[in-house]
Amino acid sequence: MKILKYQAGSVREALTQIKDELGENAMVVSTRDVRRGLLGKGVEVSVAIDGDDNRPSHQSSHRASPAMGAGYSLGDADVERIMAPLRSELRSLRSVLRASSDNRQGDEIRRDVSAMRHVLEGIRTPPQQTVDLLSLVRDSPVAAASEGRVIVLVGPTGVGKSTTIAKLAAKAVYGDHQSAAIVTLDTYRVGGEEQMRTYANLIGAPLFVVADPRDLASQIDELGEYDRVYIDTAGRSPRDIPAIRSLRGALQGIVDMEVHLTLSLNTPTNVMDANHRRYFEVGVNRLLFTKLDESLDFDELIRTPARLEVPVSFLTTGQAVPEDLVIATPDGLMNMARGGIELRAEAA
Ligand SMILES: Nc1nc2c(ncn2[C@@H]2O[C@H](COP(=O)(O)OP(=O)(O)O)[C@@H](O)[C@H]2O)c(=O)[nH]1
Ligand SMILES: [Mg+2]
Repeated sequence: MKILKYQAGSVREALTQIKDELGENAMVVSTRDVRRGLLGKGVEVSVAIDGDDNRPSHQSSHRASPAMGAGYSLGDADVERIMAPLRSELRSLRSVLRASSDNRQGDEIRRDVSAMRHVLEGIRTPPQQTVDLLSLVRDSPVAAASEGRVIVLVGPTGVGKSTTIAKLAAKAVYGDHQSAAIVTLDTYRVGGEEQMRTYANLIGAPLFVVADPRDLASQIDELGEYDRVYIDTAGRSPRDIPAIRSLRGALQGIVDMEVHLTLSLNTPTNVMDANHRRYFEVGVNRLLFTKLDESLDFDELIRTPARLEVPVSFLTTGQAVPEDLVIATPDGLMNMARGGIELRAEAA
């Protein structure tokens, strides 16, 4: 977005000039009185246009959308700062209109008033979807930092648990300069252990393989020297009740632990909810969304944590370890829910 300033003898003159030069592709953001020459007075109207191009196109059919352009970070104070001069301008235009006996001039002013009202309504009325999401963000903790020492990823098969464990361990070791150990319970799937060993070797974190879930708690006890311990689990369908029960037994008694239910953002909401119902008994206290790069609908980044009353910890945006990992924050989720994500440019 770019701000352009126009000076003229009156707001009406400035608006005419702006319309001539920018067409409909501009949003008035402020007006102020300025001195012109030694004795003259005038106004300066600032308008916002999309993009960086200095030469706005008359032909552009794209209308700037004031509400979207204003951005999520536009607070009440900002809106008020923009609105105040516009309101006073509207008042004075109305009184000029009332006093005017010249019909032609009156029509012009009427058009200006209606154009300004349109701009004000745009600023005042964000799209309904944004209003809904904002109220969810305000009313529920949709994101929360990961603070536990022992981090467990649970969830269905193939969502990216093992890949994400590797990203998290790499972040701890290289990003946060912590010591980290990885524990895997995934001896069920052919190649599960090998995949984790490859990652652990690359990261330089020790890997501990626990074949019997009943041995997990004592294994974790032995890892007290590590700042962080990451536990990878075998993926289970929410219908595999005995396996989930056994996981619950394995995790019982482990202290300073967080259980992150890992779900692909592609997953239909009823399947997300079924997974949450089933894994709830394991002690899920975070959601971790994967595969944002393959997703089209980002509303669920806000709606699902609000609906399940479980905050999001991390997001993953691709297969690359360790790059494609994002820490979830309410603002970040809101921005993604409204505008999607920018994918990392692939190296040439
Ligand atoms: N596109 C995409 N693929 C991912 C992401 N995270 C993991 N994957 C891929 O998903 C597949 C399954 O990942 P894996 O970690 O083995 O899943 P797990 O069965 O839950 O442990 C692998 O091919 C990963 O590279 C992601 O954020 N985006
Ligand atoms: Mg796995």
